[in-house]
Amino acid sequence: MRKLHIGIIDIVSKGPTRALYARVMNANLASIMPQVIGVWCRQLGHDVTLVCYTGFENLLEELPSTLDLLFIGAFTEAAHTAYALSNLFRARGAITVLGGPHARCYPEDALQYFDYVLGFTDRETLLDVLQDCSPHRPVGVHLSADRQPLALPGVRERWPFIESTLKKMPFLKMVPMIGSLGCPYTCSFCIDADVPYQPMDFDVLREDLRFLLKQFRRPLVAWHDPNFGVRFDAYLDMIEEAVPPGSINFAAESSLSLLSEPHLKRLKHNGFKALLPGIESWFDLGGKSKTGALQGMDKVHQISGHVNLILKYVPYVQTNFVLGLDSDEGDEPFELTKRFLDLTPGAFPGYSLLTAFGRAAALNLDYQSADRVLPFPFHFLNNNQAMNVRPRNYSWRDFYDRVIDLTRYSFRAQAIVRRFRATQGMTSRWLNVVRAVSTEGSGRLRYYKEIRARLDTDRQFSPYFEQEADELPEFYADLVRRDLGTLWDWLPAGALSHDPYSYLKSERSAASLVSVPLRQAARR
Ligand code: B12
Ligand code: SF4
Repeated sequence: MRKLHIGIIDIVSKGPTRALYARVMNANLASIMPQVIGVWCRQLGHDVTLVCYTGFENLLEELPSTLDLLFIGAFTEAAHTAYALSNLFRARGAITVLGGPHARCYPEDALQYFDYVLGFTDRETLLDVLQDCSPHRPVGVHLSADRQPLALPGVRERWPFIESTLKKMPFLKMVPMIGSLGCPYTCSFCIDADVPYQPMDFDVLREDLRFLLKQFRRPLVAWHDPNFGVRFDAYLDMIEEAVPPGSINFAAESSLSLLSEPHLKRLKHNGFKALLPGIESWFDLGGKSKTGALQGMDKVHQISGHVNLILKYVPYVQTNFVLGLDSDEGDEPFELTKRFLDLTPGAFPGYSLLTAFGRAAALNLDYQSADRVLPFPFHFLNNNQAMNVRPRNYSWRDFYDRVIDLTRYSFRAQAIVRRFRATQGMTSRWLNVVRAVSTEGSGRLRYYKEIRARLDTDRQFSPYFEQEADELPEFYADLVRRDLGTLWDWLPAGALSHDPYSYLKSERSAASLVSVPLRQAARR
């Protein structure tokens, strides 16, 4: 195979930005897979340039002008940024490949704008692309491994890419690691519900932790596992064997059912500083939080007690909620969340508006079958800028009224002060304050109020939300234009809209999405 000039863009910002929070945080959102692709390509003898796009880079300057192949990793919220970049680099002669959450959730749409769209990606899938490396237009080729890769390069191998990304961070520098893929639980809304759980190689993880201690005085590792600690003792044994207790700080997403007091003691002993458990709802999804049949205020009391216990051992706790679930009705779910905040002042509440990300979960087929999915542009599908599932038990106006009320309650001055006092450690305290007074708190409140006001005043809003008209309100198109900056000019015609029912249509049609090895595809 000839030596290829390969570019890789890990998109963590939807477009150019100057925001202070973005400067301090964005590079900490870097993904593992683009770095993995970089390692594998270099191992195969290719020339690789990887840029984590945080919104401050000039990509035309940072990437070589003569790329053979460009890989882009993108979330759905960055799909338009990715489509525009693909168009721009194709015009400069590159073949383009999309991978990541957007490629997994909306492959049919992405195939219109990329030569290759990848689902599960292992070394063989990558080899297929590198060997083929040819234009597939107007419709690209979809490739997916049968399962998640059994092994991924660790920190030591990814280090050149991690180091260049961390250089962008002035203070808080998080190193992304992954200890497992998939999940043994089967929450119907989750992209990992039917992906088998698999631990990564413990020898590699141990070596990585030791390696990191040589790079930093006190590293901060963010575990990207969908659910950290499923084999709790095995993981903690591995960490304890690798490094002295507390020499590395850790953050992880974990389900409440894994966070018993003995486990919390061990996590504290080993330097776990941040945990992000999902609560999701007071009336549904009890399996994940191990509250079983408990509902309503009983569940609030139980979970609040549990989260307060976690806060005794771990300084930073973000509790995740989903707003607008079908099990929710009336004021009660919102009022219960407020009571939870009163009882648990130290937890930072993370709210997500119910979002059906295309093929992410089988549950999305139910929403699509019921004709409840709205065609909001991808740019807004990040769990907060739009809710693309029509709520079952609320009108849009009622729903936004309640979201505004809850957001205001969560981030009012009194709540910020109580959270500050109930949190241990300066970093945790100030991180909570900054989040509450910037985009997540006041920023979202302002945005939700604007949406709510426009439901009454903007004549394009109500028909669009009520699915009576397809015409996208100008307000949204203007926002995409503003956010994309100069990339807007490269957004292909028609790319702002997508078919929100493509998953259902494909399931119902004989021509459902196929992914076959390229050599077979060429023969057909
Ligand atoms: C860890 C994680 C995070 C971390 C790290 C993010 C990161 N940049 O990687 C943090 C906490 C920062 C985060 C933030 C967000 N997240 Co998140 N996150 C996850 C989580 C739990 C695991 C993803 C993971 O790393 N898996 C391990 C990798 C190895 O496996 P994989 O993702 O399946 O990837 C495979 C393929 O897709 C492919 N692949 C992946 N990337 C790439 C890249 C290239 C170039 C190629 C070729 C292939 C490829 O190869 C992999 C191996 O087969 C998933 C949920 C889940 N259970 O998967 C949500 C998830 C990815 N997040 C999601 C969302 C919405 C967000 C936020 C927008 C939330 C918010 N409102 O802030 C932000 C966006 C951050 C950003 N712009 O970068 C959604 C994405 C849906 C979508 N279609 O966009 C998910 C699926 C959860 C959900 N709601 O269903 N997240
Ligand atoms: S526990 Fe978390 S990662 Fe596992 S299936 Fe449920 S939501 Fe997904």
